Amino acid sequence: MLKIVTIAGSDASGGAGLEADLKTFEEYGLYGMTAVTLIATMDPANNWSHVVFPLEEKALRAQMETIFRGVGVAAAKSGMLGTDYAVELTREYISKYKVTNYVLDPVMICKGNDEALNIELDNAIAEKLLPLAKVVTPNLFEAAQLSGLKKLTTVDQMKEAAKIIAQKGASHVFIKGGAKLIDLGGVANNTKATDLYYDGKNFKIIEENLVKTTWNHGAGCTTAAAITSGLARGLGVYESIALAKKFITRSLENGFALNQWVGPGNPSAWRKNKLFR
Ligand code: PXL
Repeated sequence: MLKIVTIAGSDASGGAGLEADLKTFEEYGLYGMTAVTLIATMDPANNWSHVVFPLEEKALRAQMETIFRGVGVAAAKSGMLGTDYAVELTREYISKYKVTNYVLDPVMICKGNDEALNIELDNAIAEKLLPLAKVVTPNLFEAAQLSGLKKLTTVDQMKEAAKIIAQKGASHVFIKGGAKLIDLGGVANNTKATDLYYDGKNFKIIEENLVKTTWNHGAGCTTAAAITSGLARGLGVYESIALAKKFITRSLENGFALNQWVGPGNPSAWRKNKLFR
């Protein structure tokens, strides 16, 4: 059995965070483990806005020992880290245990929660974790933060950001443009969800049909978890990303509402493909 770990927050709503990761790992037939960095809840009395409860450093280190020293993994991903010590512990264990299949999802803000922005933490993620990452999976906002460029709105700007992010140490960069790129029509007119892959030399556009849905909670986590799963399975980086893009598209096609504010995709929709079963 191939083992895989997510170092991430727990999303009590089940749509994002380590819950999305574990569901995805399961679809790839992998044995998932978790190092919980924080618990994220959503406040029903306040438009489902996020509240975050970090776990203490000792608790996170104990989980890392259980996983890396006690078992070992074929691949690892990190998601919402939330504290400086979670960034540092991730760096420590990924490097000490020489995890080469490490996917960094540089989660910087939750949907609609700009106030959660923490520049120092974002800088620590860039400095300490980018050099260890086989793949980094920023959205447009995160790619701008990691590259130091201003708001990214076109494919050319994504390319520029990808180059800078690769120079900062990530081996492969996958920027999720989705429907937002204005040179391709913008949210109003795009019919494709368009992402960019950069391997340090060449660019590739990765596209699937755009799924017009608001039930997309956890899409970023699921995508990064699927890429990590592909790597654990022994696929190449590009193959892992291209497959993950199909996986998330299928998931989003089968999304559903949790309440009036938010709904997740459905990673289990993928099992109809019977690819790993
Ligand atoms: O989607 C980013 C994300 C990551 N991790 C956790 C989250 C969220 C967004 O809700 O709750 C734990």
